[in-house]
This record gives sequence, structure tokens and C-alpha cells, in this order.
Amino acid sequence: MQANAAISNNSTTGAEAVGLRHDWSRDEIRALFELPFNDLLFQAHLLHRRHHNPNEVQKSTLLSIKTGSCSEDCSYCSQSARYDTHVEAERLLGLDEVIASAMDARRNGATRFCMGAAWRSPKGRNFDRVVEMVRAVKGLGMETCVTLGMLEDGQAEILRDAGLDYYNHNIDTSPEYYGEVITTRTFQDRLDTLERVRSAGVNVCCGGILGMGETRDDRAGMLQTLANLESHPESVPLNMLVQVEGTPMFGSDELDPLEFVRTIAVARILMPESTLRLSAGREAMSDELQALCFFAGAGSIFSGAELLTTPNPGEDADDTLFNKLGLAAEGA
Ligand code: SAM
Ligand code: DTB
Ligand code: SF4
Repeated sequence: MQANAAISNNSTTGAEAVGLRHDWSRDEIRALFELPFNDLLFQAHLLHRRHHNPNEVQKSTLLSIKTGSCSEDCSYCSQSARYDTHVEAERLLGLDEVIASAMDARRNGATRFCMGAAWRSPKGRNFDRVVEMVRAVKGLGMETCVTLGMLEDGQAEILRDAGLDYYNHNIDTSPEYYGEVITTRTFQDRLDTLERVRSAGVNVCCGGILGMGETRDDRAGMLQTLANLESHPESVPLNMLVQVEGTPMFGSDELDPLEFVRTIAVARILMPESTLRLSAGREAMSDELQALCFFAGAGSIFSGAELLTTPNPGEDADDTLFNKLGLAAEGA
């Protein structure tokens, strides 16, 4: 494949820039995965530089606003009520706690504050309380993101009107492998929620997890689904599975880290304008591996010592890494 094969001359419909494609075949994506590593990274990095500042990385901070006792059976997740994990269930946090945490994150250089709840879907009074959290965090001058599970008609509009910038809802894996990972909601349920978010005009944050025992073809299928959405997600989190004791995925074969880098590079080529987030799993990654991920196209991380329920490199480790690589935090 030539270095410019990823750029088509066909214009796309909708608001997206000319040149973005939404018609990737599985074979084309497989061919990208099979390129020699240096060719793949070169091609991805060229596109990354064309569309993004390669020396700037956006930092988001995560807060679990409602932890554990989730009804769903996502087999990677520490928060499902079905698995006996280290996680203690907690009630929805109060508004004051959320505001204090967002102010801390802002002080530490995060430009986006992401609130996650272990729900199948947000309902009633709980939904209203999250809407108030979004309004308050937006009022602090930060970008807002929530991940609350499946949305019903009308909820995305309410969140948008409160100041929501991004809704995170992952497809997690390929359509073919999905049933091996989750049985309590379908792949189509996820696409329906993404469509509600998109049509409300809220930015879509959607990606998945690698290292769950999926094949390369599944990784290609996940990226194909994302790239062939009517508009590419503005933000694409790529998580390396954090193996949590007690979950069915605990003890899975580890993914070759270079395959993780390849997946970022292929995502970069398929969705050149999207921000790719190097999400869960950084705690177990070397500096060298993270550096390769940034070279391949990752432009965002979660900062802070904890993700939702698992550890993440803290601010100091990230500052050291950024200094070594000459990276600047966006907005710093
Ligand atoms: N309950 C909501 C939902 O599932 O949509 C929101 C929270 S859920 C924890 C958000 C995403 O985090 C999941 O879709 C999954 O992609 C990712 N995730 C959860 N546990 C993970 C783990 N152990 N390792 C890597 N990623 C994980
Ligand atoms: C996403 O794709 N990754 C984040 C965020 N969206 C909400 C969550 C990662 C969770 C990792 C496991 C944990 O800490 O519980
Ligand atoms: Fe619940 Fe979300 Fe975890 Fe699935 S990923 S078990 S929906 S918290």
C-alpha cells in the first residue's frame, strides 16, 4: 500500500472535511495492519502531523461518580455486580465532592473532566443530579465528558443544554467478538446510543479495549465500525485491558505491545482528524511504549493516579515522561 493510500479524493457528506473516508473495507484495514512496522508508523505519523500538533497531548481527568454494583456483565469490568472484585460499591457522589475534584484536576492541568457512572443507563433523580454536575463543571471553564451507559431519546439534548461537550460510550470490540465480552446489551444498543449523542450535537467519544483475547481481525473490525460511522468520533479512546482479579477476563493472554501500537497507527490512518486517547493500561506500559503510541498518533491521555477503579501513572510520572519527550500538555 502506498503512503497516500489512506487519503481519498472523494468528498464526504455532512460537516466533515473533504478527504475523510467512511467506506473502509476489512481487507484494506487488514492490509494496513500487515504493513512493515516502520512503513505503518511513518504513514500514521505523517497524517498525525498533518492534522495535529505532534508535540502536544491533551489531558483529561476521570472521576468515578458512582462506583460498582452495575447490573451489566461486561467481562473485563471491575464494577459489574456479577463478579467478586476489589471494588466496594459507592452511591452517587454529591455535587460538592464533584466540584472539588474538578477544581483539583484543573489545578493539575487537565482541560477536560470526565465523569463515569457504573450504570446500565441513567434514570430519574440520578440523571438529574448528573445534569447538575455537568452544569457545575462547565461553569469552572473545563470541557465536560460523561459516561453513563445507554441513553434514551431526549437525554443527550438535556445533557447538551447543561454544557456537555463529550459523551463517552465505547463499542469495546468488533461486532463478531462482542458477544464473547458482553451479553446484557447488544452492539446495536451501543450504536443507537451513539446516534442519539451525535444527533444531539454532542461530541462522540467512542473506542474500545485491546487485549481481551480478540484476534487482529477483531481489532480491524472494531476500527472499521468506528471509521465507517457517518462521522468519525471526535475522540477515540484505546484502552489496553487492565486485568482485574475476579473478572472473567483475568488471566487472558497479554497482547503484544507492538500490536497495540499498530492498532493506534491504523486508527490514525482511518480517522486522521480524531483525537486518539491512550487510555487505560498506561500503568503497565514502559516510557518507550508510550512514546511509540504518541508517535503513532495518540494525542490524549487520562491524567491522575486513578482511572475509575484501577491505578494510573500519577502527575509526577507524566510530567517526567512529557519532559523526556518534549511534549506539552494542551492548554498549558
Ligand atoms: N457504565 C458505563 C458504560 O459501560 O458505558 C460507563 C463506564 S465504563 C467503565 C467505560 C469504559 O471503560 C468501558 O466501555 C470500557 O471500554 C472501559 N473499561 C472498563 N473496564 C476496563 C478495564 N478493566 N480495562 C480497560 N478498559 C476498561
Ligand atoms: C474509556 O474508554 N476508558 C476510561 C473511560 N473511557 C471512562 C475508563 C477506563 C477504566 C479502566 C478500568 C477502571 O479503572 O475501572
Ligand atoms: Fe457496568 Fe459499564 Fe462496567 Fe459494563 S463497563 S459492567 S456497563 S460499569
